[in-house]
Amino acid sequence: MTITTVRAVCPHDCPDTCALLVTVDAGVATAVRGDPDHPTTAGVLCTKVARYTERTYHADRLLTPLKRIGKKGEGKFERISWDEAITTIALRLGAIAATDPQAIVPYSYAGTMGLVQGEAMASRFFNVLGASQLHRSICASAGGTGYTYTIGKRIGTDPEQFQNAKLILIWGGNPIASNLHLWMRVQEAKRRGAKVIAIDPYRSLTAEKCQQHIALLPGTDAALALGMMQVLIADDLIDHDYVARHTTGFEELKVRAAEWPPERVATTCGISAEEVITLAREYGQAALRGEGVAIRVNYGLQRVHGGGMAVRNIACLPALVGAWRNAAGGILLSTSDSFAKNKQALERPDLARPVRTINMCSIGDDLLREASPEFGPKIAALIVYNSNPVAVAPESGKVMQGFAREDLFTVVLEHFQTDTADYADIVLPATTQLEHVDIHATYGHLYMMANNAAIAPMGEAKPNTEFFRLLAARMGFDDPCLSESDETIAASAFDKSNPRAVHFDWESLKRTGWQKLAVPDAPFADGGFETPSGKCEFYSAQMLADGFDPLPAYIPPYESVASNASLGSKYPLAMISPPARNFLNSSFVNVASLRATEGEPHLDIHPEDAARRAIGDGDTVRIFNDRGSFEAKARVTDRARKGLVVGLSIWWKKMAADGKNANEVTSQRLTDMAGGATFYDVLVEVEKK
Ligand SMILES: Nc1nc2c(c(=O)[nH]1)N[C@H]1C(S)=C(S)[C@@H](COP(=O)(O)OP(=O)(O)OC[C@H]3O[C@@H](n4cnc5c(=O)[nH]c(N)nc54)[C@H](O)[C@@H]3O)O[C@H]1N2
Ligand SMILES: Nc1nc2c(c(=O)[nH]1)N[C@H]1C(S)=C(S)[C@@H](COP(=O)(O)OP(=O)(O)OC[C@H]3O[C@@H](n4cnc5c(=O)[nH]c(N)nc54)[C@H](O)[C@@H]3O)O[C@H]1N2
Ligand code: SF4
Ligand SMILES: [Mo]
Repeated sequence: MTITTVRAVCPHDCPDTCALLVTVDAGVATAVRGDPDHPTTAGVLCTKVARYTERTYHADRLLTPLKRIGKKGEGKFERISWDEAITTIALRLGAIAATDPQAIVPYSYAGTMGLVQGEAMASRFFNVLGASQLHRSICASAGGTGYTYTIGKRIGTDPEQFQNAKLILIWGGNPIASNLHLWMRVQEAKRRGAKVIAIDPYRSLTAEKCQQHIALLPGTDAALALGMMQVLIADDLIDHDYVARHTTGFEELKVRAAEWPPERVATTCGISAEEVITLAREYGQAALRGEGVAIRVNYGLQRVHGGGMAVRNIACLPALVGAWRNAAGGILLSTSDSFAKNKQALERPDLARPVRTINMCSIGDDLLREASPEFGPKIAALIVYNSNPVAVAPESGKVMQGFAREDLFTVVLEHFQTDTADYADIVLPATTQLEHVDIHATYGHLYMMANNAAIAPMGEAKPNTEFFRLLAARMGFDDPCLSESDETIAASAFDKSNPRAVHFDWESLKRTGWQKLAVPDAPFADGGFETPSGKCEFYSAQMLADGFDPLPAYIPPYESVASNASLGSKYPLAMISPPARNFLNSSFVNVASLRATEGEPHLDIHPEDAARRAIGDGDTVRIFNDRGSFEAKARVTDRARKGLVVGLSIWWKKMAADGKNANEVTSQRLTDMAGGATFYDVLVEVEKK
């Protein structure tokens, strides 16, 4: 056999969605490179995926179906055939569905971002079955909603424009770790003389490379944005023409912003009034000079009570100063809505019945709930794919208790025996991106992406879609959409009637690997916001109708020393657990070379906070609150501001010395908007072990 190169796509939950070139030698993938011709990938991969063959050919890959023979969580399994697995699952789900199919719950997130191996066939199956719906809110729903109220759609500055900016705010993101290819553009902007400012409670890898770092308290970003508005308005650093033509509610906003003078903001955010004033002035002055003034707002800041409102406030800033006029200005949260996904064809929502929706962030509580008129039936079965909830869902003491229920039937489709797979009744081996076909939209650039299968499935692994096709057939579901091939699904993924995707054609996309959407360079240079008013909404009537303050506001964290004094006296330290550079959520933790680089679970703590607790660098510490505890090795460092501890995540529990991770202490409380997770809204105490 000859050596071939196959065009593929990185499937991971990362905004960069890189174009890959896979070298295949005699049926074996020998190397994975970044496509040098794809403009955003530019031939560069992160440390994780540069070693992709290590993950694909890992000795621990699940290669056959398994059934549990030990206790739940113990990890003892024996091999079974696919036929036995499908028969067992069909019988069990059939029996539950005969009483109430809503007792069956899918649990999935973005293990793969592929539109085919993600929700397409799975959603069709669960819709026909009548299972509960899952609200996939664990990551971005709050910020996405706040942004949408303001700007209309998750559309923003083209990342390929960032190198032309003169001022860049990296707000609640750590792109060196989690958005490498945007960072490459930011670096280029810096080389061309741009100033880059990080707004982050933690001196992340990125913050330390910026010219300025504003280390505010977690969960206070909404107040900082209000303070910026106050200064911009007081100093008249406003693009009055843009505001008049393309925004709503400027007069009301003036009154609201006046409530947030720099001193008040400084106290709320734990920074100086000078920092607020200078930030606002530099921002407004550069924009009014017509320079590219870009905000990269990421999801870090919306994992708190007021996360939706915080993103909403920040999303108002570019319109105030007219930053959208310059293609290198504006704001970028996500590019998701630039893609004309054909959800109807992919997921067939028309097949769904009116059923309840389970929020994936409260799976801990919900697994432990009895049947009731409000809740509906007790959860009797969980089908988990593309996710590792026992490691990633909040308040994992409860999650584990739920998964340990003897009367719960759990199926897990996975590449590896994760913390979650240990609780399964049946574990099924899934193919990886190198072994199946898929098509991708992204949330960090503007290219439609095709993934060709590079190698044959390993062992008896099957694509997620094939599992659902087999199960549907065994359960007697005969809707033709339940037997559609992956290729057919991919070919329907984008809506050609949308002007952005008129040129979409699966056959040619497969050959080229990537194709840019037809979008303008500067999306809102002349307005055109897809809000109810067609304008950027400083005042949002929709928010009022939905029960929110219609104007930018500050919603304090649930758990902070300032917002909850009694909790704060018991647990005085705020804890955040943002992504580690060498892991992708909990994926890659089991790749030895990457785990070796991260070392072991750490907790960064400020020298003063450490001294007060007699904690020395390298000590093992216990981090705890009323929900639980976990252990980590202390790093005494002023990277963490005073009053804050940072545990980079997400470790597999079974690979930590104490069998636990940061989610022992995180909370199931939800964000202001769209039921999002509040992973970074947590108070803890830390003690030397
Ligand atoms: N290497 C790597 N890359 C990843 C991931 C990963 O796990 N590892 N995860 C992927 C996923 S799922 C996502 S959603 C994306 C985006 O992931 P995000 O969750 O947006 O993560 P980061 O870009 O790491 O940025 C988070 C930053 O926000 C900061 N932060 C925490 N709380 C606050 C706050 O209240 N205010 C402000 N201003 N900052 C705060 C943290 O200190 C951290 O530096 O990254 C993706 N890329
Ligand atoms: N403490 C704390 N917790 C967090 C976060 C945090 O910052 N701090 N971040 C949160 C965020 S932003 C997110 S997005 C979630 C992420 O949570 P998840 O989406 O659960 O992400 P992963 O932990 O990467 O788990 C994905 C799993 O899917 C599997 N997988 C990959 N591809 C396939 C496939 O094709 N088929 C099948 N069947 N399986 C596949 C992988 O092997 C992996 O085990 O975690 C959240 N949890
Ligand atoms: S994880 Fe992100 S940066 Fe790494 S290869 Fe995948 S898309 Fe690119
Ligand atoms: Mo995420």
